[in-house]
Amino acid sequence: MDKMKELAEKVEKGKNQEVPALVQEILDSGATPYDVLLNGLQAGLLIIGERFKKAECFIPEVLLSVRAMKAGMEILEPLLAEGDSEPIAKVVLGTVKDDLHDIGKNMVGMMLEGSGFKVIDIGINVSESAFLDAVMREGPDILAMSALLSTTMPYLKTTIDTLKEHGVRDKIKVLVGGAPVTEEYALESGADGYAPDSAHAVDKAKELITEKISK
Ligand code: B1M
Repeated sequence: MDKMKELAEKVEKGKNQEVPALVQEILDSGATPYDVLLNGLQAGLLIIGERFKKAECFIPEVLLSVRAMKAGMEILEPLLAEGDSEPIAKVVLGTVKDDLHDIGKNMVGMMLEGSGFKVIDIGINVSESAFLDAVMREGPDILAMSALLSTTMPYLKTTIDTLKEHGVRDKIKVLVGGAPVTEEYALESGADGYAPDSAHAVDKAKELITEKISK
């Protein structure tokens, strides 16, 4: 079987102990870390996601897949973050309040780090006031927020409003994303930018930094 397909299948089946060795084998055969992330690990998670949607499996199985994906991401993370030059800019990153999904956020974080950004990941279920505290404490160039549920998307706006109320909104750029979020929704919420996936998040972040510098 094609090794990348085999990896996706191992993630889908939650074989966390077998995933790291296979990731390494695929890397050794010449694949890039990004290719493995997208076409192996993420592909497996998307399969289980589809099955979950059709009620063909349940949350415990999804969690096993998540664990397997994370086992593979541990091998990729240092490779994606390679390079020791000065960071392009500082990013505070988190998933909004009441939202526990962290895989997409982690991918965005890894891709940004791999592209030269310094990323401060403040985790999941981050309230408006915790985002505000992090912005005031860290002084980032960009606040990057992820929302994966239609019920948590409104917290993108309430967080941006909190930043406005405390006079820090204009000091930073705000980048948002997550499966249910659209560009239109992002801009209506008051964000400066939206990206549909981790690769576009890097492009958008670079664009926002250029805008910020030339202001
Ligand atoms: Co949840 N879940 N989940 N879940 N889960 C979804 C999101 C869902 C679509 C499944 C479904 O019903 N089809 C659905 C949401 C429906 C909706 O609101 N529109 C859903 C639901 C309903 C729920 C619960 C409510 C289920 C329940 O309890 N009944 C519950 C809520 C818990 C909570 O958060 N309060 C829940 C729980 C869970 C688990 C804990 C079991 C687990 C999360 C584990 C974890 O993250 N550590 C889980 C998972 C794994 C999923 C699915 C299967 C996969 C999500 C994922 O990681 N995708 C998902 C179904 C699916 O997506 N097919 C589903 C892979 C990841 C790489 O993609 O996160 O989209 P994604 O990130 C992408 C882009 O969105 C983008 O780039 C990433 C990489 O390309 N992106 C950004 C993300 N953040 C960005 C930020 C940016 C830019 C781009 O800029 C800053």
